[in-house]
Amino acid sequence: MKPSIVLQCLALGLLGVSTAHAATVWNEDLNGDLSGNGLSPTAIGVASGSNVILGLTGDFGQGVDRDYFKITVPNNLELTAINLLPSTSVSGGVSFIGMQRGPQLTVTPSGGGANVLIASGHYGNDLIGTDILPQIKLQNAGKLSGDTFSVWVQDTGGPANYGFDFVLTPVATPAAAPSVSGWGLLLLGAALGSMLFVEAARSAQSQGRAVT
Ligand SMILES: [Ca+2]
Repeated sequence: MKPSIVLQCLALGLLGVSTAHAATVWNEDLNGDLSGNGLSPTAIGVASGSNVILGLTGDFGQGVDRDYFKITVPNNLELTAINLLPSTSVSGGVSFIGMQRGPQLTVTPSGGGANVLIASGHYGNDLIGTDILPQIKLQNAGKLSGDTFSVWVQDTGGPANYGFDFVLTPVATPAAAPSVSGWGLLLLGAALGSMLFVEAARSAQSQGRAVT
């Protein structure tokens, strides 16, 4: 392959990569601690593709640091995966993640009112590298699209780092019906008119035969 063609291929490849969204949308080290109040979660902007959220929960000796954040998924996108990233480090056993539809997480820290959760479950280091959404998603979840979703992360043990990749993918839309132009409609009308005329003539002819 000529060098110029190789360069063109590389350029196209780079273009392809640049159009895919892969971003760290919140890093507590850089952006600050996420809200500790479920009624006022931190709003995090997300987009189609990969949305990485890095944080630290647990008890550092001053009480449990719970983290609450919310993401808004537009109608044309759907939350299809929550990948547990290698930056996760659960110190003892498991950490907890829950999700509620809407701009608030109203469940009490002890679990009061948990029936409103649409996802709920625990994860440990053994799940790093996997999509945990299928196992935490509850039956009442519905389609994770066109709404705001509030997320609650906590570990009641020692400090626990977590890294999640919230993956948003385009919603499949039904194929649009083929459009018919004005000329197309005229031709269709003319064809239908011809068919009706021929049918009427045939009918009249057969009736004439029947009479005679
Ligand atoms: Ca935190």
